[in-house]
Amino acid sequence: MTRAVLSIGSNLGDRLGHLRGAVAALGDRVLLVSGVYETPPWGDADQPAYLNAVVMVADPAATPEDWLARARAAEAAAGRARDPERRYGPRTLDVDVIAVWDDAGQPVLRDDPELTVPHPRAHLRAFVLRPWIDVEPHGRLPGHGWLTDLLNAEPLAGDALELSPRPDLTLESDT
Ligand code: A4P
Ligand code: MG
Repeated sequence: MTRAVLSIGSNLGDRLGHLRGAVAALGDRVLLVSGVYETPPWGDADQPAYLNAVVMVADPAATPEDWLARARAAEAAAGRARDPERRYGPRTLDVDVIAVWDDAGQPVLRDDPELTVPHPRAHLRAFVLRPWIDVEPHGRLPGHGWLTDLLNAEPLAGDALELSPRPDLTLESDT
């Protein structure tokens, strides 16, 4: 399994620092990093705004489970604490595996509660699809179609207007 799109988000503490830490931990597996977007909270409105971005990663040896394990490790390094009462609540760092492609470039489809790919809510989230377009303008979300079509249709088109690009923030930790 060679390629994956990961979504990273933070709305607690040093938000930019948490995102930078996640990118740094992925090391030379990182192919491309999107811009940073300030986004209103989705799913649970009573929490601070998020910073969101998307990372395109590749590793000739990685299985889909390896990407999930790396996501979990990055969350743990950011001191992520889970509140079982608040599934969509605030967090120092959330790293979700959005989609994975195999050696032949075919999307991996998996419907397992431990790891569902493509991510079952990605098509509902402008804060995932808009940064993804930064790194893959002609990308497709497997099972749902072109990223641009998804973002141009309601309700995501309205949501996309509420994302604020933050060109003043970059995720390269050495800048
Ligand atoms: N899991 C299954 N499939 C996947 C996958 N593709 N990627 C399992 C990651 N994890 C996956 O995840 C819960 C379980 O999902 C894990 O056991 C994992 O094996 P979690 O990270 O423990 O819990 P969570 O993050 O609270 O749940 P989830 O479903 O990832 O939350 P969401 O849906 O990501 O919501 N608003 C804005 N603007 N920006 C955000 O980034 N994020 C959330 C979190 C809510 N609102 C947001 C944002
Ligand atoms: Mg998550």
